[in-house]
Amino acid sequence: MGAAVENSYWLPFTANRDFNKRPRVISGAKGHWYTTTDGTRLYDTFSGLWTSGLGHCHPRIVEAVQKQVATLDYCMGFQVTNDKALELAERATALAPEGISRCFFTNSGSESVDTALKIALGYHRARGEGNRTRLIGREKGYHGVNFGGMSVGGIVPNRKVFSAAMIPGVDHLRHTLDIERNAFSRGLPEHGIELAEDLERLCALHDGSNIAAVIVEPVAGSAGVIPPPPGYLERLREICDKHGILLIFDEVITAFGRVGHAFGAQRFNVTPDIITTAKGLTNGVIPMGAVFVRDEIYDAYMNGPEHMIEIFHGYTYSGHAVAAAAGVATLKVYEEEGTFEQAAALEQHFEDVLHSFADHPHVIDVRNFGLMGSIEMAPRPGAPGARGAEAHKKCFWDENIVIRAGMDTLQFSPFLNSDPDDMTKSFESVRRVMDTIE
Ligand code: PXG
Repeated sequence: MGAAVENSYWLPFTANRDFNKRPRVISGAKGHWYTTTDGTRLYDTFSGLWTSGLGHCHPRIVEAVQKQVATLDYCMGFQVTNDKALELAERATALAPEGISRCFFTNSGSESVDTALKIALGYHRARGEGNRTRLIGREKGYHGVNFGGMSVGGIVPNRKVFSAAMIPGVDHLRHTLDIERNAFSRGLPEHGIELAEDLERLCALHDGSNIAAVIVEPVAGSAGVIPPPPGYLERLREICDKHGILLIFDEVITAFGRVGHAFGAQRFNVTPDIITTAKGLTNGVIPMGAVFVRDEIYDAYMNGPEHMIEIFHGYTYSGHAVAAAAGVATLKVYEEEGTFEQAAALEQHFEDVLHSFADHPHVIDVRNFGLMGSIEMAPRPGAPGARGAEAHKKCFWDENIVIRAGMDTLQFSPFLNSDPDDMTKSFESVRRVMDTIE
């Protein structure tokens, strides 16, 4: 029997000992607000964790989940499937860029990324180019925490301890964050398109014919919101085409309205070969992810004997009926409420309130794109991350708002259907907190 401890739950990505001194525990939510166990209401500035753009406990999604769980909870997803998974695949691919009409279901962003990398390797092999095994990620990229995604990812603390266990044959493009030249850019930063040429450099080094895929977030999220320089994604697309490399957009954050369109690919008018998603697919209500692939990729797998499995990959919960029902309801609400248009209409106000922090003494950069935003503070000398951690706690306890802090960068992911006044008020709270931070 385990010994009694103050908290048996080992929290992910959390300073557990610090957390346990004064646990921040949420027990309810409705719309744009959380409720804590002691009954305090908190405004959520982060839409869950980039997940819940429609707000929490949306009645249409709640109803769909309740109905589904009482109708068909689960059926095996191999060799049979359920009606909701089929419906969701149809609805989701209908939103995707031209030429993408298949999707593979997973349970999270991390699984979507590892699935995408495997699909890319198998695609080349199926076409007789099994030599294409090298994968290219980017510094500061976040592609989840499984071995593939961690290896192509570029968040140093997430990699450090597992350094010896990285999958082989991975290289990284340099990141595009350049505060010196681009600080306080509104939207896309002016400088840095030349960084796309890193891909040519890696093609020259390894020979492009050995590279399977390049994976990037169209706008880097976890690293603190890093929008691409104009023309950068287009240039990656060109170089990939030139060398026969698959381009993967990791849209776990940017898909489903976060940048005012169904997919970031559409906002940037650059069509990748594979798109990974999760989060907004179900509004965060039930864990689920989806990997969208160009038709040629799916078709390349459909050779071989027809009775044989084409890809030896899948999860017990791929296409889970209740998750799929949540997804179907979510996509319906996006359409019926005009959510992506609502998000686009909020961008300017969001940008204005965010950039009003440019004059704050600790602030060294403000970045935004779509409804993704960050305020970067200079680290306190000798204590990197301390200002961010303090801001997070003070926002929670003193101002009743939930924000996200990645080291000293405060991140914001407002609801796609935010009330602009609430948005303004939440940033007034952030300012009051920042004024108290040394
Ligand atoms: N890719 C991207 C681009 C993500 O943002 C994942 C993959 C992994 O998804 P799962 O569902 O396996 O967590 C993510 C997840 C942050 C933060 O602070 C963002 C994520 C996770 C944790 C923290 O911005 N995104």
